[in-house]
Amino acid sequence: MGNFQKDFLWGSASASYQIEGAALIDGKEPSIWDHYSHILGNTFKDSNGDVAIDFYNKFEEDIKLMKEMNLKAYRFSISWPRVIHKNKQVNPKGIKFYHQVIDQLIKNGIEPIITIYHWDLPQSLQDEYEGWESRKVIDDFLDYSEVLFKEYGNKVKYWVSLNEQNIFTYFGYVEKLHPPKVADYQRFLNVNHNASLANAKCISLFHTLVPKGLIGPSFAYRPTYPVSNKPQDVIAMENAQEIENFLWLDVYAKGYYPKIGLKLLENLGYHIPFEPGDKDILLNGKPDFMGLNYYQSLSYQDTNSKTKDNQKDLSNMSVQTNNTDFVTDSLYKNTKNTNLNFTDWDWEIDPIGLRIALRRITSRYNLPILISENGLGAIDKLNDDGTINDNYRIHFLKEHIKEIDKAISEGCEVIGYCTWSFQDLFSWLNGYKKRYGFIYIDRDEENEKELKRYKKDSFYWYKDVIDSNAKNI
Ligand code: BGP
Repeated sequence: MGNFQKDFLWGSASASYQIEGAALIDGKEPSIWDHYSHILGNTFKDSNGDVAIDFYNKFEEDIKLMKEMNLKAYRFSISWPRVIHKNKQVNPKGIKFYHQVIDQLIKNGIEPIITIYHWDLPQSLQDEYEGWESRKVIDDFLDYSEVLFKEYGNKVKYWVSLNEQNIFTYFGYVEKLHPPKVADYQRFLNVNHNASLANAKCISLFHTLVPKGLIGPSFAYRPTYPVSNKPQDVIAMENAQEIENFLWLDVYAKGYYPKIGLKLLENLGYHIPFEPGDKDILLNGKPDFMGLNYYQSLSYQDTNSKTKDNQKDLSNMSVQTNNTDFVTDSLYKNTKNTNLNFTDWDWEIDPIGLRIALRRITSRYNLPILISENGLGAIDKLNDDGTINDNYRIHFLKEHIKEIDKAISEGCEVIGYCTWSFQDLFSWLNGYKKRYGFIYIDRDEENEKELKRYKKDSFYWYKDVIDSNAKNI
């Protein structure tokens, strides 16, 4: 250990809808998640973020805890409908709230990292023109971004443009797990292309308005493995890599779609709805770093292979997709990696996969990397004495940090590491049951209680990692 630079950003991350609460307070208008989570059956046990963990009212208390931990960076997102009204006017109370959060972080020596979009699109834009499905969203997103750059650009250096574009488009338009709950692959590609254009234009505007800042998208990267060394499985893995990863990573870093990925989609009868000028827009919006959200690797096998995955029944833990046939099934099939252990939610636990992700990004794009999310979702138990013994989380994070250290020694430039998450928070598909934080929040799907904060064992452990710059790990 010992390869972390002196000013390494030891951080944690969150998202507005998952922490803030105050859903319709001080002029905040509904987002698509406010709307969607109130339709019965859409979320786990019909949970929602109406109150969430009440960060809106408790941010000072939380930032105090961050300070106590000596956290170096806090990544949070801005709620678009909290700062821009339906009539396109700015909401001064929303703007003020984020100034307060930023000022408080800076005062406590914590670097704020702003995510511009973490999935809470204003419902008014969904109603007006179907949100991300219309090109009109690009200009609205730019106007919103411009407001943020002008308000906060002189205080905040690090920015994330879109959070996990691959997840919100795929879950929203293929898997029917996010709003607007559609299953249509061509519509997914259309929406995704609009998001790519919005992302590139936002980055280029940022470079004009915040010349000293740094910006990048956060990509949910699940590095692909072949399930065996059978050449057919390797081709399946490469197909998945083109369509599940390069379709975003290449567009971000190179400014164009991957040639093979595009051809594979075309062979299946799908296309990217290019219009004149789009290619230049993508070429002119290159990021300063790649944001990497890493939770797991995924393994792929040849589609003719007979083996069936025995998926765990997680219906009492999570909202499940009922889509089992995917248009890409003829190119690759996701399968379990029997060399790995799994989380309670059946996600592969693979610290070396993080190192592989870092190396692959470095070797293909040669960009600095901000690990913008990584963490373990688990069921934690609050003991009678107020302690939470989450050794499993400590072990998970420790093994991942060791692999980051190795990746740095192998040539990757990693500027920071944001765990998901600082506080327990609302999970889009798993309510309040799946916990990620260093701070336990006393609530579940039904009871909001007092939302008291308790420090888990991992809180003290991460403090030591930060204080020693991971030398003692
Ligand atoms: C990422 C999202 C986060 C967070 C995290 C954990 O995809 O950016 O917002 O939710 O995953 O996911 P989950 O809550 O489903 O376990």
